[in-house]
Amino acid sequence: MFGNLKAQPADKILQLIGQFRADPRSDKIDLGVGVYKDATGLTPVMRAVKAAERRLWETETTKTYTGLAGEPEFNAAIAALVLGGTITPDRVSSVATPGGTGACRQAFELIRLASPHATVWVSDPTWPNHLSILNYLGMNVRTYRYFDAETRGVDFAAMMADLSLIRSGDVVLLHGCCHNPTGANLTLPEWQAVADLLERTGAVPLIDLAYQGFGDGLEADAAGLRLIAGRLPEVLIAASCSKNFGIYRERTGALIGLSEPARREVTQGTLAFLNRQNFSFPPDHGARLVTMILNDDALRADWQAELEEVRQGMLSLREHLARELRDLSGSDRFGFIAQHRGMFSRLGASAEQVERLKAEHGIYMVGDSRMNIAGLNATTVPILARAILAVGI
Ligand code: PLP
Ligand code: TYF
Repeated sequence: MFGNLKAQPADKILQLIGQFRADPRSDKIDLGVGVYKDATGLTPVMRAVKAAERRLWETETTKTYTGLAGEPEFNAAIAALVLGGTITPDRVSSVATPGGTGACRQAFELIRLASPHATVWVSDPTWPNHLSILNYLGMNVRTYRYFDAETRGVDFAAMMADLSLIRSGDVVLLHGCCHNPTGANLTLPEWQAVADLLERTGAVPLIDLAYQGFGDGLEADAAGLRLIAGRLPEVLIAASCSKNFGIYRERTGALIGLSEPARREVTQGTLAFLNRQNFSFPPDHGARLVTMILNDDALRADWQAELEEVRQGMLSLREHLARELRDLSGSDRFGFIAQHRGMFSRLGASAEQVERLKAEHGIYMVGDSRMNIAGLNATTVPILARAILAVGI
């Protein structure tokens, strides 16, 4: 049997981690994988997470199984964080999942179960795992244009032109905020226009929210999602707690389904059923920490304060880099770096230029010229700026 297995293509983002580690240069700079790092290059455990873990260690009395959907308190807390109380509970189904990836996977499985022939529309480009999992599941996938290579913003006219082909029952995958890999995001009026289109066509949105709190703030980052949720009868949301709680390896996320109230019970039952088919019970440790933090005023305030420091830090790095590039190049063509939001910006460089950054300057970014802004600090920003110009970007 094992003789039938073929080598599988590696994940290019994860591959970069190994390449970076193997590079002996002491002044190398890692702008690869999407993990937050502070100015010293560390990915810290957040203060509120540490405090919740201590409290959990003292008070936890059993590690018996949770439910198939995870703990109801977690599902309620995460739905409130994402939806902000805008949606009545009789429309909301939710299950805990192993991270945001697990939520995406379960969402795709639900789509396949409900409408095996539906087409899932994804942005060009999108997070590579979206395509990888959709293809693995044998689903119909089409792309819509998204990134404007010239302005490095969203080509909204092209996006809407492509989405004019969507049909009732199709699914449109949207990044809730902090688009990965480009950093370019929809404005609120553009979300409005997407909602109009979805309403008119009867297509279903699947919103991947992996960076709430990393862009313009916890509420602003969910504004487009809430607008969609308030207008459309059916919505899928894949939420991740990996980044905004810094609990990457705990595998914490949720798949939320919004339906008409009459369909809620069956939707909730189906989400639980799909969990059972894949892994029975979702991981609980991270979900419990998130619940404790969100439901405790002091822990929540401290978490929000630290998340805000993280967000502001990334914004300052963006402004610093854009300023440095403006001063060095004497042009405004890098202004998009300060306009983008979240951890990532796509520079719009060629594969060859990305390769030169690595070979000649020890600067590692993903091959499509996606850089992780959080990999920078005040010392490395000017170094990166000079390298960008030196390779002719
Ligand atoms: N969706 C997007 C767009 C992401 O960038 C990520 C990665 O961080 C995820 C989903 C899922 O993350 P995780 O499975 O670590 O929660
Ligand atoms: O895009 C990123 O860098 C993050 C982390 O298979 C990630 O989303 C990267 C690759 C992967 C899972 C997570």
